[in-house]
Amino acid sequence: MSINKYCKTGEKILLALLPFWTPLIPPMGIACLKSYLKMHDVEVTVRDANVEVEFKEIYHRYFDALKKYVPREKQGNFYNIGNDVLQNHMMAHINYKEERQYLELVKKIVYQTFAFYIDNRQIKELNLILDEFYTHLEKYLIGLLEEEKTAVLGLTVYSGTLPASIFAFKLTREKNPHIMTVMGGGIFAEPLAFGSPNLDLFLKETKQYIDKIIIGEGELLFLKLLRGELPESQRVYSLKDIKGEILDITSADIPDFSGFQLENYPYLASYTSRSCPFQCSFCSEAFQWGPYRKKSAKQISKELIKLSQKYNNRLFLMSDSLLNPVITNLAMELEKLDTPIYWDGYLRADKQVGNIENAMLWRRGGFYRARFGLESGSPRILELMGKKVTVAQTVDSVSCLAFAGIKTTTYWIIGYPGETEADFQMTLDLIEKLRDDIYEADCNPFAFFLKGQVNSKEWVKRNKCVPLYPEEAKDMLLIQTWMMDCYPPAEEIHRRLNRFVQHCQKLNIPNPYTLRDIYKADERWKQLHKNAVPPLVKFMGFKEHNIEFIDENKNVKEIFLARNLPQPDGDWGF
Ligand code: B12
Repeated sequence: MSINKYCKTGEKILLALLPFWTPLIPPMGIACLKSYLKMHDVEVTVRDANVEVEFKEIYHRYFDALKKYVPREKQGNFYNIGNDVLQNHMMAHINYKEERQYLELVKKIVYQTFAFYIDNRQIKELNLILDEFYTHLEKYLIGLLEEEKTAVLGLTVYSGTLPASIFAFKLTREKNPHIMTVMGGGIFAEPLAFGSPNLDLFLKETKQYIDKIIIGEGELLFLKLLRGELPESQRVYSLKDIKGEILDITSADIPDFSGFQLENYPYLASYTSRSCPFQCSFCSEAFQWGPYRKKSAKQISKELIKLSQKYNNRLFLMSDSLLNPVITNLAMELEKLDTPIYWDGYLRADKQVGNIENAMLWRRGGFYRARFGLESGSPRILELMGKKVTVAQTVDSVSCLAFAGIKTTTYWIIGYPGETEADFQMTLDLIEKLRDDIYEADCNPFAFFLKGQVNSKEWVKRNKCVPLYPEEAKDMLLIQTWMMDCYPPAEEIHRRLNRFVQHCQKLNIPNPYTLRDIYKADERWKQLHKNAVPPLVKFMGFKEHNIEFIDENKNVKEIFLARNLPQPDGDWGF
């Protein structure tokens, strides 16, 4: 039975994630909240609408249509940057009052991302797809709220899911005004960070239909809210309201994934730490989570085994901001397992990564894929970013992991403030040098936020910052995008982004988005690296009892053949 203030007998708390957020892992925020609330006798039901076929189909239809219009040479990494268009368009679509202004705004949104002008007929074709989306969403939500006898609706929100979430909150207020609506999630890390004009405007605009907002870590706050232990007259809560008390992650139970359709996600998820010990200028992790904390390797290992057995998957995406502080100890624990667990996560290219023995240990411990924020090949830009990583460390890190067969997914930032053509060329050159050791290369245009990033304050002090869209767009988008008036300008960033993509294509470095592309990328990896980890399809197969690779990590051997690899004496084998 639920022990909380808001539910009468039979009524439920429903926590959901709405479209669009790729169903790669089951929603971790919800799974952590569910598990914590359960420990305290509060039951919740959960839903991830992103696994519904109809939503997936509409998503693809929107992108297929958009792709037809955008000139090929301007498409960049289409499915990544295209999400910006989709989410802004979706938002304007539910909020506009005057059609002409709306069409003008959509034109600007598309131009901003793809540097081309879409025409009214094309916009109207996209609008029909969005109409269909919202019609379907409405049906889905009404069914859901009824089926689950909802008393509290909590949505976990990212930028990509904000339009659908706003629609859902409004609809709930209209159809079931007694339901308490609560919002939390990753969106408060950046565009809606504390103290930003965006948050002020958002709070004002959503007053009628979002009752409570929880910013940042949610476990303690949500429980207290449900128990009626937070001031009722207040609408927005953060850890400041509980004297900065943070969750003791070592005493929290494993995430609870029951209630999600797990067969739809390639990965399970878990975490070893919260927050980040580093302070890269463009990042918001430390603001979002407060002080850094981690679990012991033994605890994590036990938790991964438990999760793997309970939900029958042995491939994990670790949702830590960074794995560096725990990776070696964790690999040592997991190496002891008879049936391996494979894990994927974010890593910094620091000194310990550029060491073959470490890389081999991690590989034997099941480390499957490193998500490397490499950002730039220019020492000057890395310095400006406060990365505290050298280009030589980047090279060593990527090469060592590739040698061990671990997939190296590399992320690059294009157009960091002050990035010159020469800096950008260094990034292209570095990628070329590392071409066979890079599993995947993906890039993002530099994104600036008035609040939330480590450097926000300094950037605002030094540069003129202006809203990207005109004043009348404010009501349609709810969240403003701000631009810094500095070099390189948006058009140049767009040109570089397209050059980046073409460069990687020429070098045959993939950036897979579909399962078919991943299959091809995994094949390439196997051809390039003797120790390559099993391809993703094998894990999907595992769920159907294909256990061919069950202990393949025990057979990983050190053979010094790789091209870019630092030899144990520190010499380079070119
Ligand atoms: C793992 C991860 C990924 C993975 C998996 C994503 C996926 N599809 O599932 C990958 C690498 C693919 C990825 C990609 C991207 N990501 Co990402 N990612 C993360 C990361 C590191 C962990 C997410 C997570 O599981 N966190 C752990 C859970 C427990 O935290 P949480 O969800 O925030 O939930 C807590 C609170 O927010 C709160 N809460 C959450 N929901 C609710 C609901 C209620 C009702 C309440 C009360 C409280 C509450 O309580 C929870 C427990 O404390 C986060 C950063 C981070 N450390 O959180 C970024 C993050 C979510 N990603 C982000 C971004 C921007 C992206 C990309 C758009 C980047 C890009 N341009 O390519 C893509 C989008 C991909 C997509 N469409 O799926 C941003 C989102 C910010 C935003 N504007 O919404 C984040 C926050 C990073 C950041 N600081 O900027 N990402």
